[in-house]
Amino acid sequence: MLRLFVALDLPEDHRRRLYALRDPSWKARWATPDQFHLTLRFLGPVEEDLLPELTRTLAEIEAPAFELAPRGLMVLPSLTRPRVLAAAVDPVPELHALQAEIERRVVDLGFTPEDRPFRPHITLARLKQVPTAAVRSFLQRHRDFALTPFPVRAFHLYESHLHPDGARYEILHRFPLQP
Ligand code: 3AM
Repeated sequence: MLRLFVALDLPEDHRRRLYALRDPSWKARWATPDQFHLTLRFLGPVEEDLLPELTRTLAEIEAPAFELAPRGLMVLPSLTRPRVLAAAVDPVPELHALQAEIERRVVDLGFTPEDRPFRPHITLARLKQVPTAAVRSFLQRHRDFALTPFPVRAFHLYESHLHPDGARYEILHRFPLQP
């Protein structure tokens, strides 16, 4: 079984800037620069036999390239239950259209439909025991957080390798978007 997800990759400079937000004093697992991505669809454990059909299906998607601008920080699932600290992105219709198309295609292949609304985010940290007050003050301190837009020219199929000290994400396939 392969643990798979579909996501967008980020440029090096944006990774560095996101990593610079890190507060090492928190009881949290901060993502390292190589772990940053924006998940479009978590697929979960997939039989290796299914991989050719899955990649063929994703390769059929015709969607335009677009620009994405990280802006604002958010906490998931909620500020009263802070589990994940993440960067948000400016809403762009192309991002949501791409996510919807991927969702449609994978459901056609037999994956269970995602029942949660798509909340695009780049995970910065998984919080263990960080008091809400500390999270609030972090969000306040970084309330103007924004990065320059970057071009999204492809989406990717990732394999997630789980390790006790954090996941390693490996890009298995690159699917170009239309220029
Ligand atoms: O992009 P982020 O970090 O939000 O949380 C996992 C990570 O999301 C998510 O898939 C991404 C790559 O691991 N993930 C893990 N298990 C999941 C599940 N059961 C899940 N998303 C939805 N359902």
